[in-house]
Amino acid sequence: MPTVLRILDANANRAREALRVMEEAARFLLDDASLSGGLKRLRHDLAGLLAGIPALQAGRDTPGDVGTQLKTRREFQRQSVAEVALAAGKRLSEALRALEEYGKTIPARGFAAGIESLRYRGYALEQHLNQALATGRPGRQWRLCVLLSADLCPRGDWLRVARAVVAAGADCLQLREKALDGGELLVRARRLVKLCHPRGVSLIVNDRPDVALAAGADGVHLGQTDLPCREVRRLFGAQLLVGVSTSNLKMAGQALRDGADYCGLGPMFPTTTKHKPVLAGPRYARAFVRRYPGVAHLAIGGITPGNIAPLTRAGVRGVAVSSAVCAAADPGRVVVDLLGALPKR
Ligand code: TZP
Ligand code: MG
Repeated sequence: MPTVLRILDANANRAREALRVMEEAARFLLDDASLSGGLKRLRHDLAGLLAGIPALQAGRDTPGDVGTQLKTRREFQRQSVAEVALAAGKRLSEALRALEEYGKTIPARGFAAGIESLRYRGYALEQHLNQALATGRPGRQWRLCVLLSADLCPRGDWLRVARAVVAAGADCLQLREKALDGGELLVRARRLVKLCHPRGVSLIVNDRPDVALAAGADGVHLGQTDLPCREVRRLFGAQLLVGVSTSNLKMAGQALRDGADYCGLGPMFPTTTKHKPVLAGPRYARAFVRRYPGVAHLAIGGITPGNIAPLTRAGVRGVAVSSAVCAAADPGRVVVDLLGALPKR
């Protein structure tokens, strides 16, 4: 068997095995369906690329491999299950890099480029897995987050809207009040925690990690001009989930490197709730779920039950909605209609 095929064969096995080890952690340690699904899809896509090189297994010669006896002491020492998954992630990127580089020398068209794109997907999944294992907390993929702002609610009755959307099945609320002082915001956040938590619903506070932590909320949502995610992570560690608004893949990459748990993707459609100069649109949502399969996200901006279909077709698993719910005569009805259009958990 030509040398290069032996190298490709060994690294194909290495990558597949590493993905399996990572997948088991996502599935059994974290109970994270979307992360384990993302790893599984990567494993299948890798198998698809490898199937294009039929000679790969033909000349396998394990007994003749001088490397099987070379061991380091460290590879038999793992302090925790998280470390096992961590090592697998490293092995995955090494194996994919080796496949990509040596793959450039064989005639299989598009092989090296295909492996390169798998390598990028692998990095994102590895990062997500490591973070979830380090914090003991899987990234949350909510289906529907309602952004609650009193001035959008009929007669300003935010509590009535909050009760209705929780009863209707929204699995996350975001308290978004740009003009409230900290003290008042804290009172409101505490009231919402009391409503949400007994029902298994998360509460996120817009802009203010300090208020989120003081109120016992689940996390904070940050825009591009708010406190940087990296700083919030440094100050608050794993005590809060952190979401970041993104409008393109560059922003998303930065947010995830900075330790974001989920990305807002938007705006999807024109909206009067927040001025945004560019429309990211469903195309960005599709690009995000392709580049970062298994990473939690909420598409946002002008979403209604009437225009959600292109988002679910793009692979979106969760949306955030403000005016279409808060300003509705029957907010519970809108929540039910949105949930009906979204994929099940
Ligand atoms: N960020 C991007 S669009 C948006 C935010 C906060 C507004 C979402 O509100 P609506 O009313 O659902 O368009
Ligand atoms: Mg903000």
